[in-house]
Amino acid sequence: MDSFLDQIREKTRSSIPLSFEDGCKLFEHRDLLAIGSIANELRESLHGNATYYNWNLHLNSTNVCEADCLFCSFARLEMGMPQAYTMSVDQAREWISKRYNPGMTEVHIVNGLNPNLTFEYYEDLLAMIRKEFPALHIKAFTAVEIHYFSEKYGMSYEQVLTRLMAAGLGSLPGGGAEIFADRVRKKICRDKVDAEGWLEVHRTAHRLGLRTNCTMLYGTIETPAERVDHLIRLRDLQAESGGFQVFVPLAFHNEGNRMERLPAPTGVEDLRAIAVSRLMLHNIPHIKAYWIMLGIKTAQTAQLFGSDDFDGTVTEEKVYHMAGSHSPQALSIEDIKHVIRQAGREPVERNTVYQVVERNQAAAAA
Ligand code: V47
Repeated sequence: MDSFLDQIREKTRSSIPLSFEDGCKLFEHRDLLAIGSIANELRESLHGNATYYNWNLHLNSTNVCEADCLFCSFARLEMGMPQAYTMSVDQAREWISKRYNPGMTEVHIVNGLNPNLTFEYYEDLLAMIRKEFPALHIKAFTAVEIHYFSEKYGMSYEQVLTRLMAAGLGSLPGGGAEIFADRVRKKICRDKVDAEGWLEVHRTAHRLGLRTNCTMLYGTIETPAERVDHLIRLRDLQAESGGFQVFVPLAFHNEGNRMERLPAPTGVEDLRAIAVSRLMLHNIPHIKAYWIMLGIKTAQTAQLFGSDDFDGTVTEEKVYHMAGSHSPQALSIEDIKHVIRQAGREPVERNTVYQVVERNQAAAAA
């Protein structure tokens, strides 16, 4: 191994944060296997042989969205456009009922920025889920949505979050971060909250006691330096507030959107993104290989390159399938366990906040 990688291993073993220059070099370094082995060592020191997964379902109750992100294949600008939809709270209840299994522990909700809805719609949606499906932890609304609610309904981030928490909100998903650099945001998601706003929503959520997730969309027009800048900004907020539980690198999918001409990231880039994030984000406990986005095979291999989380059953994903994902729309618990075991890891079911879920065999098979 070369002396640069020796230093990275030493710093990693001593919990010394890697520098901006270290991160840039890691994104360019040709020895992916060596980088993966250092990331794997850190992953094993944090989580042993466990790979976490959960039993969840996704709800996207509207895809009508005022924002105009170039990479998005899911959103429709206005009601009435082909494929635009908005579920009423009753329709959302029915939608969940049809897919619900009493063993599930989480519903993940991400929507478009829909100008036609009232704030009460979101409160009613959460309250309905809490009443009808009390076993589900509600992980809902990205920082982009929270910022939108704050501007549209004239409330501070704290007021928005406090009202949603009163209605049943349990944590925030990590979407909408994309790449923090202004240069990139102005080009690919110009009318979305800026980096400071995204981070401030999470800072506020952490202060209010919510756990949150964080993401990075890679593979569009960003440079390696802009990726490293993104990771370091997340790491800095984590050092201050400590509320991030998992980082999810999201690989750009290029079908059905206005960035179709860009090639999607390849398997090697995906594994490098997992390994470098594990190394740069020493203070964020988990790194998720989201199988819907990476495909099952790469998400499995990622368990040997720094990831310790596979996400969950998901049960009907839309954002990535409208952007060309060829992975299934759901995986059974048995399939997830099999894939994890084949990677030589021990599948461990978790809930949204990473507590281990114990089940007897009969319940797990139900
Ligand atoms: O915010 C949208 C991204 C995110 C594309 O918190 C795209 O555990 C690639 O955030 N190519 C939504 N990425 C998904 C998300 C998520 C998923 C799973 C788990 C968690 C978690 C969060 O997907 C968006 C955007 O960053 N996205 N379109 C695309 N074409």
